[in-house]
Amino acid sequence: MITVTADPFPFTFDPDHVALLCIDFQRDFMEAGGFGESLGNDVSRLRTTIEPTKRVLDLFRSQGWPVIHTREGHRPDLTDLFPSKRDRGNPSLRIGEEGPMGRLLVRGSAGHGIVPELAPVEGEVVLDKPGKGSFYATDLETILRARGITHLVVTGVTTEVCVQSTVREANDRGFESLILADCTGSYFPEFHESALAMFSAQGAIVGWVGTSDALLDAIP
Ligand code: TIU
Repeated sequence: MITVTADPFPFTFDPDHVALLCIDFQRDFMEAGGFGESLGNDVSRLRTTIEPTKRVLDLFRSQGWPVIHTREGHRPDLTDLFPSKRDRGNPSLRIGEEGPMGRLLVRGSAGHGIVPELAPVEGEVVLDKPGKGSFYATDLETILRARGITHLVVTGVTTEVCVQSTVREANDRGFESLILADCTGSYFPEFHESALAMFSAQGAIVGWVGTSDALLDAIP
């Protein structure tokens, strides 16, 4: 068993039953000209997550532990895009419209891809999802249960949107999540801090919050 220093108390997992979730590290959220910027956000805020997440990815790869990447996006014909999502906010470009990195949040466009620093390698699961939560309308739960995974190390963007939805979905399904504070990020620093505080409050009501260093220090 491996025990990681975390809030509100140490997170213990069996390495035979853990997976790393990398949520939506897509160019559309993390690079200029993408969907995140079209919503008026400063995408540079998310880039601090790349270096620590790469170190955690390298750890999982060297240990042979499973890695699952998710991508938020839609079919090219947009048949899986609810009007309520398409029309939300007041973006300069909407989902499906042509931007500098191709059609925003459309599968197959350059912007939909994961940033090169954290790109999946052979053998890692890449899961496309139409919503914020990674369990909604995907086979993530089936994949985790088929491999006997009970514990998740969670990284990704943005903390209070797709990461928050995913860890709440995981919690309701009985999975235990360790969310890494430095490997998650938001366009809004105060939302990042609030979301992390909400996860670990009330005796880890949603999950545990730790850091990449704490995880790396815990591995013998
Ligand atoms: N807008 C925002 O903060 N996030 C999203 O739209 N999707 C994800 O968080 N991946």
